[in-house]
Amino acid sequence: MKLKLLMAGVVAALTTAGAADAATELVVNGGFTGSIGKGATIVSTDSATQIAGWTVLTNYVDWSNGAWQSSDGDDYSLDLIGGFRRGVIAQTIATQAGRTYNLTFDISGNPDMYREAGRFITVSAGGAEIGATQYVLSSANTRQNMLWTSRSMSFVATGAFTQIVFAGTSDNPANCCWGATLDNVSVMAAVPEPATWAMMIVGFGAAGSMIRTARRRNAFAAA
Ligand SMILES: [Ca+2]
Ligand SMILES: [Ca+2]
Repeated sequence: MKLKLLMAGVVAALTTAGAADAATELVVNGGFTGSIGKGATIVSTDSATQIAGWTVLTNYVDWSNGAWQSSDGDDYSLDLIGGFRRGVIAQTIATQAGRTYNLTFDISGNPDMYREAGRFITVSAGGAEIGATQYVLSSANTRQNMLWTSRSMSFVATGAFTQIVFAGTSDNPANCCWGATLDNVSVMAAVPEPATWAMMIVGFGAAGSMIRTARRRNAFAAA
């Protein structure tokens, strides 16, 4: 009986710890907040300090403070085709090798040229592509009504740190100039599946049963 209570306690503690850990946001400044002029868009180059937490790896991104509607309400977001070039932006986060992570973000498109409908974001984690997604604009997309939608992807970390990378493209052959917009980036460790916990509980049960059997054998031996 004591053993059962102990095991139940262990499982409860592990479940709580797993859930709390999984609820930790791993991305710094996933909303691209900063301190640029209200209503302005600036072209961000490769300065690691310009957009806190992020590094523009290749070319440029357009960084907006209220030039169009953000998805998370802070007014800030990115157009991944900055200036006239496809932009690539990255952040390195702390991870545990072998653990699964859920990555989510919101996507829309710079509405100034909605007829170029296809806007794309390719996402990589730890050097491997984990997904490519398209946003299709229509005449309903405006700066005031961006019609943001959410995307989710997942990856299994291979080391203590994982670089997540967002690369923007469009269907404009010149790769100019109105890209997919990005906001509200989040990465959290996945909560272990119920099946995993069930396996662990079965494992604990088996261990407990083995201990009880061993105790009985010892008791017989002692007698
Ligand atoms: Ca934002
Ligand atoms: Ca742009």
